[in-house]
Amino acid sequence: MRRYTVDAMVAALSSSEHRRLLAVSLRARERVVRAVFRSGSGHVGAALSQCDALVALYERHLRLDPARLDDPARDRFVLSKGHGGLGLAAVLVERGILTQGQLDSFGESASPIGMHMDHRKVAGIEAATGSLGHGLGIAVGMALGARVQRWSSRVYCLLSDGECYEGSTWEAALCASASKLRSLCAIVDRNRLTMDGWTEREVPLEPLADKWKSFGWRVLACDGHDFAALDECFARAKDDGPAVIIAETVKGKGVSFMENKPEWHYGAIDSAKLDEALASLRAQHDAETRALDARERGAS
Ligand SMILES: Cc1ncc(C[n+]2csc(CCOP(=O)(O)OP(=O)(O)O)c2C)c(N)n1
Repeated sequence: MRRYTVDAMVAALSSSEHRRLLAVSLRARERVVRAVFRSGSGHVGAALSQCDALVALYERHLRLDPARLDDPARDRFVLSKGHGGLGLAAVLVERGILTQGQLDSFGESASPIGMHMDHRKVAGIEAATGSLGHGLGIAVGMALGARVQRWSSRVYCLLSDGECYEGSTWEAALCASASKLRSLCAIVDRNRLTMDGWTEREVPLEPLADKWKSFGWRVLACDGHDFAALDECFARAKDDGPAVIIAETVKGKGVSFMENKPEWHYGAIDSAKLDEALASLRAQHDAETRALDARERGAS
């Protein structure tokens, strides 16, 4: 069984590392929009919203070896919002777990890379998800199992805010705190949109942090597109748990015509829209890099 060095993975986010994450994230988003163009449709808004949290997790904190994905001591990640599968697949390509060739088959009838992915068919997927509200329960079971087996694994689970309407999410949350699952970290992709519209206009979820607290969880919150803040939250989540990171995100993030638009939860892109989307992603990336330059000049 492999031993992972935790500390080496969580050294403070350097300037060059921050820029690397921005570049990984840009490439992952480009892979998503290209796949949606090629296949004819996909959950593009949902994939773009979760992208930075997944990049921060997979590139910095999740301890796994792409060459030994069956290592029992690996950390585990469960994508509870299974419709974000395409977005996860793009991050797995960046991490060297899937290939671009596999991602290119997204949406084809015989492809394992479907709208919702299955752990029996796709390397690096820990659980088949898609029916919302079940991922946290699966993650709780994994964390309990790791404790019984004395594996040092941590378990991460990304939920949509829409899943905070599900009773099963809160049953799992209760079980996690009652079982003192220190190794468990949930991330809520708090983009404030479901398929139907804005959460706070339909059935308000706020104060969401207080709800998690009252269920016995440690609550951390951050801008879900700020790598420095995400990195700090993932590092702090390891101190004690169960911990939840409420990541404030923008649905469709990076493609300006998709941002905060419920209609881009799932959609199709023609070649003109693809060009527009790619230009928008590049422009946002360049603006973020310039903002980082300016912050660093200000600090020196
Ligand atoms: C149990 C269940 N009910 C309904 C759906 C259909 N569905 C797919 S995505 C979605 C909601 C999307 O909003 P949210 O959960 O907040 O995810 P986001 O894409 O905004 O991150 C729904 C209702 C489902 N997959 N599972």
